[in-house]
Amino acid sequence: MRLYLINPTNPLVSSVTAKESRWNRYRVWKPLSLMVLAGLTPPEWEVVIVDENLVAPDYPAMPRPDLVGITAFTSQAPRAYEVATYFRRLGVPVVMGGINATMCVEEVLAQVDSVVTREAEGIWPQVLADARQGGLKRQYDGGFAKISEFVPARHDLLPGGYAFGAIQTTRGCPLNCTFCSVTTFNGAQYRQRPIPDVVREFQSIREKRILVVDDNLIGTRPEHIAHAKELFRALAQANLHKQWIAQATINFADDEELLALAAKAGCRGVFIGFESPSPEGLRELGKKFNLLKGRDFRASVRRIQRHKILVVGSFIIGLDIDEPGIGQRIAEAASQYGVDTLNTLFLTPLPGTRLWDQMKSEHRLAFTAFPEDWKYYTLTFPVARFKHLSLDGIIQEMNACNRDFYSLLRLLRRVWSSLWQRRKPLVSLVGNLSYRNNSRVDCRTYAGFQRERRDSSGVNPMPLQTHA
Ligand code: B12
Ligand code: SF4
Repeated sequence: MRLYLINPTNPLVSSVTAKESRWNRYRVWKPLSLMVLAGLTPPEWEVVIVDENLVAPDYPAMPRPDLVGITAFTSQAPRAYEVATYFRRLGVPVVMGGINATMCVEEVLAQVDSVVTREAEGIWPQVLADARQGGLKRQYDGGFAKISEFVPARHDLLPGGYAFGAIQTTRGCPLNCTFCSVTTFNGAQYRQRPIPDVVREFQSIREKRILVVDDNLIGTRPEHIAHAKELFRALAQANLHKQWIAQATINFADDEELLALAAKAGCRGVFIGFESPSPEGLRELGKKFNLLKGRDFRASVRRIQRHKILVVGSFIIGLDIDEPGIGQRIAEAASQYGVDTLNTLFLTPLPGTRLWDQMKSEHRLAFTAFPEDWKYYTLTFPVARFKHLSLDGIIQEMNACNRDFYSLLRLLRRVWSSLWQRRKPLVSLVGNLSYRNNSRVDCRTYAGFQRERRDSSGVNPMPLQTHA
């Protein structure tokens, strides 16, 4: 029995257009969901993982599979449906799972033979057994996996060519920020995998650099942090010579022992969602953790950096409180906090989030020709109606933000301060140049996007603006 597990591409995502920037090698990430599914698949199935982000596959030249499994973020949905249609025409049954299948069940059911919602651990062997007998059901629900059901991912199945390996050590988040899908998708309960399993899986990854995909590596409670410290101790003791990057809340900075252990275990970078430069913005997004009284972001960032861990700061543009000038304000805040690189995204209502419900009920979804328009839901296109910013206005803000933060002067200052603090000036330089280059690519992409919208909607793109 031959099973293809496919990660569809989104041609609008810059990582696919590798020609645009040679640094994009560092932006093509392994599809861990499919590697985990492969780990859950019994040995009688021959599994092939196809990552369309790495190489464009020639499906007609490939042997006919008995079953196709497709994963997709919502932004990948249009391509996922194309791939599904291709294989269904050949008479091959197609199953789709992952975040988009979970959040848009009805839409996905119209495109494939079978949909698996939520996590696959508890249900995938059953789906495969049904497929073998030609009795696939239309819908399965995996629920939230128990810790005992977690399996190591098949790291052996993907070819080389990725700069980073990938691993997951925890799932779930109780914080339920308005724009984020994680609490609905993976549950509010924070689940941490057993430490020996994680260490063994780290050992099985061939890449020297690894992305830890957890949404918040350290959790929210003292017992989560104690577990994270144990994990870091075990990783350091195993002496793996791996370097890894992860996502965490700013609370990561609050515990010197945690930081020292993380660095010893190989942590070299952390992605932190600051989201908004103002407390009103944080309240609007429900990002309560960043609101702790007396939090000094600059000091927090500096504490992390002292352990030679780079900080990528993420912000969101387009909140209801954001007015013209917000782009510059974000660039200034990020510079003031001292982050090494800045990643600014458009506020995007993704299905299944609180923000989606709110914007939908207020008729503020601006791109609704679904499924085609899902391709714009990458957080790098303005797809909603913003309170104080028009479509042109918000794009100008984004460009101003990137121009300011990645100006040559600021960039050199950051690299110099990294050198002065004996951190990683070369990594800082490469990271900054990569972001600078991509923001230029984005500028051109926005210009094309604006032109396209103007052409398709008549004369001007202003209808997106909701207030005078
Ligand atoms: C790592 C990650 C990335 C990596 C992607 C690596 C990759 N190629 O997969 C990178 C950094 C590239 C990335 C990019 C983006 N991401 Co992202 N990402 C994540 C993150 C943090 C973890 C995903 C992961 O690897 N999980 C581990 C695996 C094991 O779990 P899983 O994917 O859920 O798979 C399980 C089940 O879903 C199920 N399953 C999955 N697929 C399938 C398929 C079948 C057939 C079956 C049966 C089951 C099944 O089985 C698995 C085991 O239980 C999630 C957050 C999250 N908690 O999901 C966000 C998340 C998926 N990303 C999100 C977003 C918005 C994006 C971007 C659009 C925007 C951005 N800039 O972040 C881009 C997408 C670009 C594009 N290609 O269009 C949103 C998606 C929301 C949505 N409705 O689509 C999420 C949920 C984060 C959030 N805060 O809301 N992301
Ligand atoms: S943004 Fe981060 S903290 Fe907020 S709900 Fe999502 S994963 Fe949790």
